[in-house]
Amino acid sequence: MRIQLINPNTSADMTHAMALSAQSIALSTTQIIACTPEHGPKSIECAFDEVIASAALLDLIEQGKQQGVDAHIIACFGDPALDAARELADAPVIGIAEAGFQMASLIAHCFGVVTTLSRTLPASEHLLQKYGYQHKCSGVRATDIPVLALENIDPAAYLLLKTECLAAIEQDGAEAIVLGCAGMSSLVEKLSAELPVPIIDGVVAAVKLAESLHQLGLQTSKKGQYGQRVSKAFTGRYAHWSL
Ligand code: 5HY
Repeated sequence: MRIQLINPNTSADMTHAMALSAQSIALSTTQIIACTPEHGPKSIECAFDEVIASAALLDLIEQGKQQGVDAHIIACFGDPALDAARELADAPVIGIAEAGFQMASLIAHCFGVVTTLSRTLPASEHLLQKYGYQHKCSGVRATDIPVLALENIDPAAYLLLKTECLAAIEQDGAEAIVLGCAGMSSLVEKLSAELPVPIIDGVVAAVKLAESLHQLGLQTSKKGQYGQRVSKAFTGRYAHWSL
């Protein structure tokens, strides 16, 4: 099986780190094809970043489709352009936030989310609402650690992350924690060893969901919302999307 793992921000170091996590958990018969867009923000931390990153992300989905990959993963916790990507792709497209919520809800009565900047809290809350997981979520907490500071995280920032996870458990009643950033993927082992509840990284959750869907022979439904996009002309720099 070939899984296209897309980091929608342009930080190649972050792509490399998440690719290592993904490959370490994948079946030996699964190949992870990690990609980073050429154009766009170095990290995605607000709605503006997300919209700008989405165009390049859709180009990568199309590229993966042309290569015949068996699944696409959007490895950014805002699940940017997920619905659009599903319109484009035939293979399953999995967002790491939705994957994390799904896995957590299977093993815990309620889960907490611990993410990066406070300003992304409403975005995470909207996703929980959109996917129907609000009733399973004990709360979303921010650490105010910038996404790129997660690479080579310093001890103070790690302690902050662990402290917010503990607060989610002890104060909010979280029975599992979903990590709210793809950049936290490399920290899941250490956090799991140090905290008393399951810690879920959306990147590896998405890999395992992709493998399951592939083994079951399940593709994106092309009837209704994720059907072929509406055909029309696109102009200017988006002319390649004309259908
Ligand atoms: C992510 N941003 O997973 C999100 C997380 C966040 O560049 N990769 C990013 O902090 O919102």
